[in-house]
Amino acid sequence: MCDALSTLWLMNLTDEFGAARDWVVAHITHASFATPRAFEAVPAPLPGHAPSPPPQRIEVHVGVFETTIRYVGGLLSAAQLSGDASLVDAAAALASRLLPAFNTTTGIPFGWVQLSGGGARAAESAVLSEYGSLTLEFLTLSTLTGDPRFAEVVENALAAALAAPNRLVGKRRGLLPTLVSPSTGRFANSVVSVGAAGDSAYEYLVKAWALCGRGAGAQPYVHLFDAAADSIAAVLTRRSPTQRLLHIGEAPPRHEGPGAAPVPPPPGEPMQHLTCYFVGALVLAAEGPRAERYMGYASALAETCWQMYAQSMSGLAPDSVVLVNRSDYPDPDPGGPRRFGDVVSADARWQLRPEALEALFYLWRATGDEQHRDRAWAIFTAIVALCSQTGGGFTGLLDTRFKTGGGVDDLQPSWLLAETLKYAWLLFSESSVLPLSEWVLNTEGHPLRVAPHPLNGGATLLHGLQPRDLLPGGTAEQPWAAAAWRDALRDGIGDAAAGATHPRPPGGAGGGGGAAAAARGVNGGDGDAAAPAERAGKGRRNPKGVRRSGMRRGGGG
Ligand code: DMJ
Repeated sequence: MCDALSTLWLMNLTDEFGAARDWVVAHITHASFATPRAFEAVPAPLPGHAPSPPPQRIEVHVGVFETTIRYVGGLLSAAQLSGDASLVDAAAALASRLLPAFNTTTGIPFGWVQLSGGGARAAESAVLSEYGSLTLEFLTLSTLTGDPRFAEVVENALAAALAAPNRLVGKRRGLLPTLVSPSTGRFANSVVSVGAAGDSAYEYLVKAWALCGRGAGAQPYVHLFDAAADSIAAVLTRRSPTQRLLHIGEAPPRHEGPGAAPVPPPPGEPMQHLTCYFVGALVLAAEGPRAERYMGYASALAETCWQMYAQSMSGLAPDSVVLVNRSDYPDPDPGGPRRFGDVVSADARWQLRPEALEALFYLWRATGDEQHRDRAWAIFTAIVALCSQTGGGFTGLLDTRFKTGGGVDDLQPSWLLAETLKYAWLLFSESSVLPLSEWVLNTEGHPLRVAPHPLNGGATLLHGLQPRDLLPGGTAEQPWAAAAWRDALRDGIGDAAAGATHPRPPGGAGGGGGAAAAARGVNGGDGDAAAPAERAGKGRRNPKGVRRSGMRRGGGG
């Protein structure tokens, strides 16, 4: 319910928002946080039934990251959208109970904490996507409460990770390994990932900069993001063999001893649906001299994300894919003969995830190209066709390789209401509903208001670092970066979509899309028809990716 608050407000469902707000404030402000049911409603007894027993008091640990992005972020967003100060108090009370997680030798937080005040669970390693994705909520807390502790703990944690003695160097200098020890401050592996375990840490670099009004005091965040993007272009970017679809791989651990040869990526390396979030991060950072390369990459990656849907028999994307030459790869897909393209399912589940709609939302806002809305509509109608449950709610699917989705998992993650349906709705709403110059959406889709950095007269704690301490080699663009971007984008923006230089499969680039096509009454949804977006994709395409919204880098807020 907390995760749905901001969506209810934006959609103008005021009665539902009021009821949800009252329930959430009552439970989160006054609950003991000592039971596993701390966030669950105790349902009112039905007529003729005994009341439910009170929840047992059992000490549990909650995840610092998940509690922050869903609960603290959800409450703060609802407070800023609605102007209800009681939601700020609830967020601050909850976040205060997360602070013991930061009581570590380095300041890098443990991943789990007891909300009742019993302390944090010491784990060997902290995960990058978790400790690196707290800034938006904690900076906003300091802004709204005047209490600097929230901003200080998260920026100290980030500074401690940046000070690790085994930072990555060379072309990987902008990336951080996915695990770090909160006790020693050393990275515990050399795995880098833009998907799970890494993802939102990179998202939060550009969004922290945007949240602080893109001002000079927040420049360290965008320097870090730019360096990460350069490294992703240089070492993680791949193209699929036939359709040349751009995708982001994972860099496995590698032996980095003197003279060691680099370990090549494994064939059929997976890309997770999660990774599609990176499109939006690039769009937000696409200003000044980097605008063209970022928009080009965002556009090409979004094409791959769309193909994950378009080449699926159900019209909904697998949770993870490999991008390979289908004829060289054993394809267990039941619809194989009628499908084409390089996208092969690696984890066929559909979990109602938001990242592709999120990518389309940012591209739509930046370019006004109707193709993005056509694609979003196809995804939305497939969700409605296959995932809406009789009696209410939505469900995930077990196997997207089947037109019918291969059965249901009967689970509705809270991000469906927080993110997936919000991004779909925003794609068909006026930009004035949520201007991105005034709002930044956290990684759970909760809008937070742009405001000056709350510390030191507007300067992040990272501002005090020397350029070489912020990034190995300093903050200036590295000599190899321009060539890395040229290589990453050498097949051109949208070439995979247009089929300009690569073989185009029969029947259009859409393929699959069975449920989406069926939902729109198109050709029986049997996968032989071009997907709606491909047929309609002649709108206001903007191949250079020039922004319409005129935000400028370094504008000082
Ligand atoms: C969301 O809970 C958040 O976006 C998180 O950062 C990772 N992804 C899920 C939804 O897929």
